[in-house]
Amino acid sequence: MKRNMAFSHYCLAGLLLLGLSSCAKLPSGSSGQQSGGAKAVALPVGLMRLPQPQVAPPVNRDNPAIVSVELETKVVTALMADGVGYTYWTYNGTVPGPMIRVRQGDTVELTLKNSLDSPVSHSIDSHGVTGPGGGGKLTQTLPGGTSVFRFKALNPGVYIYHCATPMIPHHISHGLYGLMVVEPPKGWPKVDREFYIMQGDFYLSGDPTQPGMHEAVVDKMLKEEPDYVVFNGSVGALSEENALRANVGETVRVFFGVGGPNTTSSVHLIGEIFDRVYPEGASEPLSNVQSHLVPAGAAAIFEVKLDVPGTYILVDHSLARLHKGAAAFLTVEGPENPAVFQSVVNTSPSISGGHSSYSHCVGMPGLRSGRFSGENDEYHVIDAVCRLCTTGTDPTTIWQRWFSNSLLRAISKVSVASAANNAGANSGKDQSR
Ligand SMILES: [Cu+2]
Repeated sequence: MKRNMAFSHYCLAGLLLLGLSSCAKLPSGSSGQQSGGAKAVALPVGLMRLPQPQVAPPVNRDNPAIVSVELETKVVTALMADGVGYTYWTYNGTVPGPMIRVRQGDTVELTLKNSLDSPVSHSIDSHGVTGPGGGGKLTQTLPGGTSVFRFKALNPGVYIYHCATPMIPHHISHGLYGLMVVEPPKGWPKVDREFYIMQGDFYLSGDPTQPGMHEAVVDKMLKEEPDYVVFNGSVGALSEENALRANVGETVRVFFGVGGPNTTSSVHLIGEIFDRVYPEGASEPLSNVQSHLVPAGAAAIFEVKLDVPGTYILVDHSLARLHKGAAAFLTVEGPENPAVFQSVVNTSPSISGGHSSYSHCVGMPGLRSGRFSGENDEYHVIDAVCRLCTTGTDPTTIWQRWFSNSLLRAISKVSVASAANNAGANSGKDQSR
């Protein structure tokens, strides 16, 4: 009862914000306030990750125009991580939703359809809209309904759009966000490649590492304790065959937004320095930036010329989130550039194997205590990572495998178990297995 009252309170706040007369109920499929207890439902056969949204091409237009944009909110079931399914609410079936790209001065006619299959109402509030609610009030749309509104894109920049139906952060935490890019009249300087990345935080019912289907939950979201913090909708969405790709000598531009609902992002590209960052998509760029803070509900433009081949990792430098999935991989191909970067000497002896050899590599409690048993325990999981490490595999490759295989989930799970064991050891409990 207390929880229901809490929900009503937040719902009321949303209603007041939007001036609405009714409040959408949580869907029967959503676990609402509950985060634990129930066992996860088995995954549908053949469940995949969400498809990736495309970068919209530059506008290349000399004059303002009327631009039609059509979005449809729909439920999509897909993988958050290997073996971990999630019920997403999406714009057009991707997280983030489609990139809307227009020119300053354009008039945008935005049509929002809400699929008949949707369990609740949805809407859209674009931060690039001038007018009350950013469209959030005008577009409250029931399942099976359609709403249309027009706005003039007055300010150039890069803006978040998101669902603004109460309970708003609960809707956002299903994946209902995207970017609207409003180009200045002459556009931005030409670059060789553009990428579209958005960070989001997700809160799963039950044990988030447990195989099976999971729903979005409210209680963890209100505590701001995400299970997953990811780029483009899932762990490993931008790794291995879906990694970003470029060539040495090219300049790339990243449109980067944070859908949230809660986390901010300290955006950093490991091994590179951003030549230019347009903070919040502002008209005046910063130069030579190592990490740049992007708030929740905001976006920025990052540009970098790539001088050295190899694999680079884009991270949120609040690095615990790396272990929750926040990494995108950029593979750069081309000739080596020793004038800029080269190894001179590394005296590390080669490591042939053996449990003790790895203890320096990952100082986890179980490794130090030497308690190993079973093929899914901590040692065997860490061993799988360290074996790659000690055979000279490029660490970024290891990370990609970590994300694209089940290792991330497995390590999360054993880390939790290990911490629990450690707590037990400290309290004098029997630690024998
Ligand atoms: Cu919604």
